Amino acid sequence: MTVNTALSVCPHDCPSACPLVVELPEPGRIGRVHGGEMAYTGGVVCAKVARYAERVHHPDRLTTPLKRVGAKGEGKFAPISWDEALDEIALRLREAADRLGPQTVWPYFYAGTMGHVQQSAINRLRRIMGYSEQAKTICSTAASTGWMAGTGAKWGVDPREIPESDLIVIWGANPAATQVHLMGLINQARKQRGAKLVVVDPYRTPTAEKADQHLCLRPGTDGALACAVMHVMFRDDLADRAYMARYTDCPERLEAHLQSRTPQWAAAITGLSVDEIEAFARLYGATKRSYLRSGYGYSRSRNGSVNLHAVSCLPAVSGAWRHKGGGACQSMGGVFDLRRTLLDGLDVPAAPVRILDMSRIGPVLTHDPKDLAGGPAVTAMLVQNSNPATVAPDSGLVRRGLARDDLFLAVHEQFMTETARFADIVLPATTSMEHADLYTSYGHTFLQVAKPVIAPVGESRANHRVIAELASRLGAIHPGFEMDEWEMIDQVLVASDLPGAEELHVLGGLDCAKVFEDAHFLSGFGHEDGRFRFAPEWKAEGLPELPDHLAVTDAADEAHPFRLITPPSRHFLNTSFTEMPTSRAQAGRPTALIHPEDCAALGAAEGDMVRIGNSKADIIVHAKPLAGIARGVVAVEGIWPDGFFAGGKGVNHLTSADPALPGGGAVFHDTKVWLRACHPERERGISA
Ligand SMILES: Nc1nc2c(c(=O)[nH]1)N[C@H]1C(S)=C(S)[C@@H](COP(=O)(O)OP(=O)(O)OC[C@H]3O[C@@H](n4cnc5c(=O)[nH]c(N)nc54)[C@H](O)[C@@H]3O)O[C@H]1N2
Ligand SMILES: Nc1nc2c(c(=O)[nH]1)N[C@H]1C(S)=C(S)[C@@H](COP(=O)(O)OP(=O)(O)OC[C@H]3O[C@@H](n4cnc5c(=O)[nH]c(N)nc54)[C@H](O)[C@@H]3O)O[C@H]1N2
Ligand code: SF4
Ligand SMILES: [Mo]
Repeated sequence: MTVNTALSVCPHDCPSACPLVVELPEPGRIGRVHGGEMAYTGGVVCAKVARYAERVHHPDRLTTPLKRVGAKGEGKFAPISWDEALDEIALRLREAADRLGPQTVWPYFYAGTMGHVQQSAINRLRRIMGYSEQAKTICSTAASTGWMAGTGAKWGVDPREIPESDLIVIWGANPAATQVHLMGLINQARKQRGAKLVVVDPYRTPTAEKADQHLCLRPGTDGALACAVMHVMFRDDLADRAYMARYTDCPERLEAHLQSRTPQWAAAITGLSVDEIEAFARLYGATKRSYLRSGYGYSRSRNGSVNLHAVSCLPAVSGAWRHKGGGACQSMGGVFDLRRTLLDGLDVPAAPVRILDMSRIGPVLTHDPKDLAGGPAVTAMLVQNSNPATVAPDSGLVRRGLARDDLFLAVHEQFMTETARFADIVLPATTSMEHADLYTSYGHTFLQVAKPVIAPVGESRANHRVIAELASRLGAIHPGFEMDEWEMIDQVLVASDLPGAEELHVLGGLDCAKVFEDAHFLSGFGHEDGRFRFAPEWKAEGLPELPDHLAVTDAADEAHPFRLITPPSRHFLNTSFTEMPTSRAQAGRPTALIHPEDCAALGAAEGDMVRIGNSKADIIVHAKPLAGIARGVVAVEGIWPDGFFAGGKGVNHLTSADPALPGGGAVFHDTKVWLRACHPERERGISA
């Protein structure tokens, strides 16, 4: 028997934005999910989305609106009708705004879905009502600040050129877990051309395991490594001086500056050996077709933007940009030229409003005057597509804020997340299988649309509809609120001089790739003079004029001899999929990866519990010795919700809400901590 299928697109915050072929075994239910046709993804999807039925038809899906009946955060709710729920939210937002002005309301969202219509629904209401703005800093800000400082454009060389590269450098990313399709392209280059793979990462990830060279450096020291690599290129005549004269701002100043940034200097900072640095520098400098794939990992430090800019200078010194299969890529997001007017309600004249930093939700909700920027306290929030109680830094502070009795909180969610547990009203949300949307990507160049493939589960409603219904109750008028999703997609596409929604659907996607000269910046970089900037215009105090090591991280000290990094898990996507039994089983349990000698010094064997702490909190995880991690570094993978930790507190209780310099960004991999062996039974015995 053949099973019916329908086409869709993966909505998750993953660079691959895969086209999907969804089996429909019976009305209202999805079955197995397969990869659809597309040059970048090659018909492959990750294991977690292949089993998406487990998530969509999960018994814990929220199916009706709920009203809180217990204490804040206790998780006790009673079902109510949609009308009651929407009336209550509208009333409470209106009351808050009457009391303290509209900026007391903070609509908060992130990338639970990457679909433009559903994701930005909340912005249309925000703009019209004059609610507080949100700086979207939690993920890519530090990286894009660093990348833009040099290149001036938010794209790079199409990853589909990788099979024509002779050297692939994966810097601060773990694509084997976070971007499977990149690994396929790298394998092609290795098979077809004998290409080399180098990985720069503080621990031996599954990606690093496959590498010809793994540069296992200390977190937050990438700027030093990049400088030493460039030093060697200048010293050994591997720099492309003709290229630099034509395409860069100040190669002579750079060369003079790098004189003292020797491999010996960098070895002391990075913990790498001089030989390792020399070997990599010579390989990089001597390989014309080198493709540098820059990840986000090394941007999640206080000096992350400076480090990312330093690394982005490498292909400008070697001249790799000139060559097929050469150059670099951080994000492809800028190849899509969508006119966002309708999506964000930009045609409505906006009142000047303050901008609240989403990564600093803890300080914002606990009234840090700097964060409130002279405006009123936040006393009402509507949250869509995000789980800040668990994903935002400094969880303890975030939860203190969310628990405030004078804060009204409405959360629109697919599941009862730790954030939703704090809500006064919880609304059930559709998944991408149940609503339409328009998708770009930050890993490839295909624009896609998707229609719903099943009816909404339970009484769940899509973001766009919920926002339109709130708008009508709040008296907010905009043509966008009168449209359905498909009409909005169509109008956005037409306004962007692109094929309409139906046409794009039939096409199955549109390749928006740049031509070779533009993708490789041979027609000029994004700055006015067309030149790559070795000397960025940071417009901020205290930043180096040229690539350098900026010593502003939360450096280890005697009381906190370890540095904690908290990278993604292969089986989750941030906290999404932590509700899925199969993903949970595969991810195991919250685990600390620690160097075997550090483990031995702690007296902790594999599977023992260890306590990781700093001035904010301490958490309990199981230890796992890993030979391929830098000494003094501890890695805890995956954003497990707090409930999975023995002590009830997760990793973000340890991370800081300090911003990356100079443009902000969360610093998830920049935390000094202490480690202690932990014996809960013995501790319980003492306290009893
Ligand atoms: N399976 C899965 N896929 C995902 C996600 C997920 O949670 N799970 N998350 C998605 C999202 S939202 C994003 S933004 C991307 C992120 O995708 P990536 O860019 O791959 O992930 P990062 O968290 O930025 O961390 C990548 C690597 O950086 C390393 N790292 C940490 N600090 C440093 C440092 O100072 N220097 C260097 N060189 N490396 C360092 C970490 O050890 C880690 O291996 O992945 C997306 N894809
Ligand atoms: N320690 C540590 N913390 C991190 C990171 C890290 O590496 N380490 N990574 C950071 C990064 S890169 C990111 S991007 C953030 C991500 O943080 P978030 O964007 O908050 O990501 P998720 O945890 O996946 O939560 C998204 C929520 O949106 C819901 N959702 C999905 N689709 C819809 C929809 O259509 N409508 C509504 N209303 N809801 C929907 C999902 O059910 C899910 O609960 O986390 C950051 N936090
Ligand atoms: S999570 Fe990433 S790899 Fe998996 S299906 Fe979605 S876009 Fe593709
Ligand atoms: Mo992210």
